[in-house]
Amino acid sequence: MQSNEVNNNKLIDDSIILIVDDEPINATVIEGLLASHFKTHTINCGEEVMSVCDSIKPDLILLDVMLGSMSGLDVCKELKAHPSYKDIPVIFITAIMDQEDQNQCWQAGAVDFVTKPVYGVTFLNRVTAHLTLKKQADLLKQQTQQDSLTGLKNRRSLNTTLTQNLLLAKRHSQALSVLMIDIDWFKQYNDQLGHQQGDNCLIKVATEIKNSINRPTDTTIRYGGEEFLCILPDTDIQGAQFIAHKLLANIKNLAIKHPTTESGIVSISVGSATLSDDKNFTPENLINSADTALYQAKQQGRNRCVC
Ligand code: GH3
Ligand code: MG
Ligand code: MG
Ligand code: MG
Repeated sequence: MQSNEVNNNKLIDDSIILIVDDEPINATVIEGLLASHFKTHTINCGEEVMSVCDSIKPDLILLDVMLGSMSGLDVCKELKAHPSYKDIPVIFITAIMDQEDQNQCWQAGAVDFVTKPVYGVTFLNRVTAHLTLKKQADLLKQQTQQDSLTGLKNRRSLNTTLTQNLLLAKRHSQALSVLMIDIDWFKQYNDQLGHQQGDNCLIKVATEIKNSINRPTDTTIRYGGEEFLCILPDTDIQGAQFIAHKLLANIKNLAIKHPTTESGIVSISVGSATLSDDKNFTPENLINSADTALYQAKQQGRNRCVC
């Protein structure tokens, strides 16, 4: 390995680094050190950091402390207080560095700091080390948040995903709907055909739900045994009804034989809830509303949606 090479590490190959510095010359030096190894994106003011994080989803932020109207320390504190951005590691790059300054960097939530002038090899290796940790943490998180039977996200991811979507919906004054979906008479299906067949049915239904939900911003979660939850950003009541009916039709079209239902095939019931201005929705009461609607769909005879 040459002195300026980083480890050959596939995990961090596609990493994106956000550089925030108000001095063009500093930003150019840092870009120069990183550009042949990683994708970089540079901005010169703290106020833009959140919206840029939304659009480029950086794996690491290199943050200048003295940043004009909004200090790097305040930017870092804001990032660390936000559920969508709190896990992005922040490294401060700063000229001033007495002990008190260092304390402030740690207290703001930084994973590291680098003093100017930046020494290239150490800088590159530090960035590589923090990116590797970040990517390993992402991988672990992804694995612990995936349901092993259906490949969908599992319930562990629900709170974060729903909280993030609620915050975004409120910030952009957009609608947000959730659908709670439950397979009808699934206990009888299992009891008659066995658990293995039950598992196969769950995989087919889960795959169909996932494939029926088109937008990349939509999320499908295995909520429980034979229950699924779809989170649909920018979707109002009419949109939720449309998707619910589409799901009912698509599951019907699978025509999975059910030994004890009237129709002879597997069906689902769906309850939905939509964010509205007149109620202070939390993740919990949005789910509770969808659950109540699902209960009504079951009471009304199953194989239907209540929106
Ligand atoms: P309803 O129409 O009211 O929803 O009736 P149901 O029989 O679907 O509801 P119930 O809650 O009584 O039964 C759910 C069944 O789902 C219980 C269990 O046999 C089955 N189940 C839950 N998780 C799994 C799983 O991972 N694999 C299999 N094969 N079956 C599961
Ligand atoms: Mg500066
Ligand atoms: Mg159930
Ligand atoms: Mg059921």
